[in-house]
Amino acid sequence: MCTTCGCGDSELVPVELHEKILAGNDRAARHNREHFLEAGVLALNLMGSPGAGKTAVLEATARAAAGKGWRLGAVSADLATDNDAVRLEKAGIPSKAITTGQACHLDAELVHRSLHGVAWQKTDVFFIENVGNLVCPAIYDLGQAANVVVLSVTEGEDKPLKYPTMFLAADLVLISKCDLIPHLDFDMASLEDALARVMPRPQVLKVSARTGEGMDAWVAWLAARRLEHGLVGKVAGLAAHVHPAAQPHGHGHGPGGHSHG
Ligand SMILES: Nc1nc2c(ncn2[C@@H]2O[C@H](COP(=O)(O)OP(=O)(O)OP(=O)(O)O)[C@@H](O)[C@H]2O)c(=O)[nH]1
Ligand SMILES: [Zn+2]
Ligand SMILES: [Zn+2]
Ligand SMILES: [Zn+2]
Ligand SMILES: [Zn+2]
Repeated sequence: MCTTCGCGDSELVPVELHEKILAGNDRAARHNREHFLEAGVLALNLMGSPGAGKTAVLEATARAAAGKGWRLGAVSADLATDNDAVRLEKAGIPSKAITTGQACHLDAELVHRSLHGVAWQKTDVFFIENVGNLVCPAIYDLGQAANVVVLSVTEGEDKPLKYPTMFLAADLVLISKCDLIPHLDFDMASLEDALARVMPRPQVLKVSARTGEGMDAWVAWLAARRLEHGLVGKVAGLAAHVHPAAQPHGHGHGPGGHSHG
């Protein structure tokens, strides 16, 4: 059970306290967003159920985007292990684990702290793999440019209707493990209908990390987001992040600001 957000249980965490936590998180998220934009980094918050295939999608992304010349990087959240970060490193994506302990979601401050241990400024696309959880990660802004939800074909077509908060926040849904469809009683039209009902602007891609299906379209989507956010042609790593002294800055670095590296 999550001790900070209580996963929406207002008896566990009173509503006023939760609102205060979210306001503090929004401040930290704005700060992260400045870091990413100044450094020319496209940051993505990758969410989904435990085992949906988030890490597998990233491993496949390293293969599919090889021709792009992008430098990829990631932080990967897990309650107890660094398994995903190890897998991503093996796949050629420099990565760091964020071990969240009891917390079932990432928050912006956790992400900020983790940036000190990874060369995120020298990346073009930076993935934040959230804790496997289809509920509360959606309500914590991390400073990302976009939210991507991985939903596998084995989870059931009704999941967007049962967990609307997650899909309301999604800029893109990757329907994963599509190679398994021939072996399942799975109704793609029904899932697409559920997504269309919940997502404000439904954007959906069908992928398989196993076969590579749909990965080119996913890489093209990433390229379009880099263009949209004005990141194409920006040389990542040049903009050292310095906090103006007048600006209140709450994460305890020395006077005059700090830079990450
Ligand atoms: N058939 C098939 N299996 C897949 C695919 N992607 C992932 N899997 C399997 O699904 C399981 C979970 O994949 P992960 O990539 O670890 O999922 P995850 O969402 O990162 O899991 P957590 O980080 O633990 O929440 C593994 O056994 C993978 O081999 C796919 O495209 N096709
Ligand atoms: Zn900072
Ligand atoms: Zn994972
Ligand atoms: Zn939580
Ligand atoms: Zn800092």
